[in-house]
Amino acid sequence: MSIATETGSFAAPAVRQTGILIGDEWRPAVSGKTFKTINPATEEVICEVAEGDKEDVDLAVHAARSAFESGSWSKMDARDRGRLMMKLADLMEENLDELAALETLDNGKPIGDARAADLPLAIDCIRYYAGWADKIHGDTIPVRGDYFCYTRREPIGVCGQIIPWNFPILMTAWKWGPALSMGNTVVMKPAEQTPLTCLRLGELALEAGFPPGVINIVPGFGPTAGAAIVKHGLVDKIAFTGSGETAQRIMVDAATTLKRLTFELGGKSPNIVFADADLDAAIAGAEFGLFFNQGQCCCAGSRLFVEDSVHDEFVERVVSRASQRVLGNPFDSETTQGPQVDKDQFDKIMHYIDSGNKEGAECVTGGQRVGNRGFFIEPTVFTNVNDDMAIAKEEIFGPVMSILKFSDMNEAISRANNTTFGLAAAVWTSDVKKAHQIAASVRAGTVWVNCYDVFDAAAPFGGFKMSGMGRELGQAGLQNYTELKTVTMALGD
Ligand code: TXE
Repeated sequence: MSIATETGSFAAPAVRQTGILIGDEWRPAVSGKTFKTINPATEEVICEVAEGDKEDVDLAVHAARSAFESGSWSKMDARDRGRLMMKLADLMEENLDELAALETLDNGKPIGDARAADLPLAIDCIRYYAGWADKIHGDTIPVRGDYFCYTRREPIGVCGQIIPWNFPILMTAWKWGPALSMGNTVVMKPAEQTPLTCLRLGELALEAGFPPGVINIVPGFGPTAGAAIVKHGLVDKIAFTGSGETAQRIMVDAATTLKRLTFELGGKSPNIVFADADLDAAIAGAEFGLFFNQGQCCCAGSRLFVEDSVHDEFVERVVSRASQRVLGNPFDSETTQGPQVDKDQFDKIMHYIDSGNKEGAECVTGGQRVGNRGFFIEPTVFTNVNDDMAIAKEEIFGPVMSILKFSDMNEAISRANNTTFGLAAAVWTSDVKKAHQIAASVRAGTVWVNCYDVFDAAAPFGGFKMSGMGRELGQAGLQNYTELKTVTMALGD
């Protein structure tokens, strides 16, 4: 692994917005409190951000509720709603350099990734859902008797949206896209580690001309601002991406008001490599599928099953690729791996590396912190991993690859499914039958064949089992943002 030392080829942008967005006004917190957001590459404070709490959430929810009730958004011509969303996407594109740099500053991801992945995917998502605004409609239904029966798809109302820190701008787009397209209003809480790009998107939405109260943003912490959104009686739905433990807390907190819930949670995704695969592609895909975004991906291919006859060659080559990753200043365009997002995540990952060593797995590369400033961890590969070790069962959410050996397809399928998660899976093979058998047998919301981490706004994404509830993206993602109403009209006497 090399360390990029030159100063970045891209500059960190000025932070323009640190307030709470309620209606069309940026405000400080009612309490006057602020919290620090930290640059994970330097551990320096970037700025102070308004710390929203229950009172701020209440104001934001009332703004969203009255915008919803006024019909300024929900009853706007659907095509005009779509046009405003298109305008937001255009503004994101015009400000791509600034938004990508802000994401890198706050999250630590390499600027090359922010520019090539996060921003284009986020813009595409808003455009995709803008296109749906006037294309969702009900059915006419041939019921018995002299009646005319039809259905309408109506917005749910006020949607509370709580997102994590691993893809801040992309998660904002995944949440806003379908909600806004269907005429809902939103109260969003970005993650406390990475509020900056979401706040800047709020500014761009106002510039685009969104009516006041359609988008409200309350930065703050989970147990305070987040929980207040979940418990609020005037919020109709919660969309959450984050940890399973927090999702369980949200289910309990939302029970008294029976809110609609969608969850996109963690994973321990199996990535299965057969001996007949194109090994060059499989090795590149395994590296990308695990190390992309510093391993902080819900769908990371963190259980890498390799068929025994190619295991040793695979390990040698994947280790060589892992050790060539360039760690360092995320503003340097050569950097391929930045720091972990914060000290908590850093400590959690180091704990798992320690546990892998203690449980008898072999650490064949990496395993250490890099430098003493910033939360950098070496790309790490463990072999001799067995299914019962913590590193093979629990979500590490860091640059730690666990390689497991298998010898036949049925064994691979049953071990791949031996988990409480079910977010994603991949298979690498040149045998079409094997590919389809794996795709049909693995209990996961997404299966990639001979590729990894291929995302498109049109393709649904979400988890089986404890990896989530409901789907995001695609037409399927719209279902969670509408209520279905049946209208039956008597035609005879
Ligand atoms: O998650 P939390 P954390 C996994 C990953 C990671 C672990 C912990 O394994 O190491 O979760 O990360 C808000 N009511 N994923 O602690 O706590 C919180 O403020 C309402 C996988 O960051 O779930 C933030 O905005 N909201 C995941 C968001 O929930 C609450 C991405 C996520 O934080 C809340 C991130 C509460 N009581 C972590 N408590 C993925 N699926 O990609 C917290 N929050």
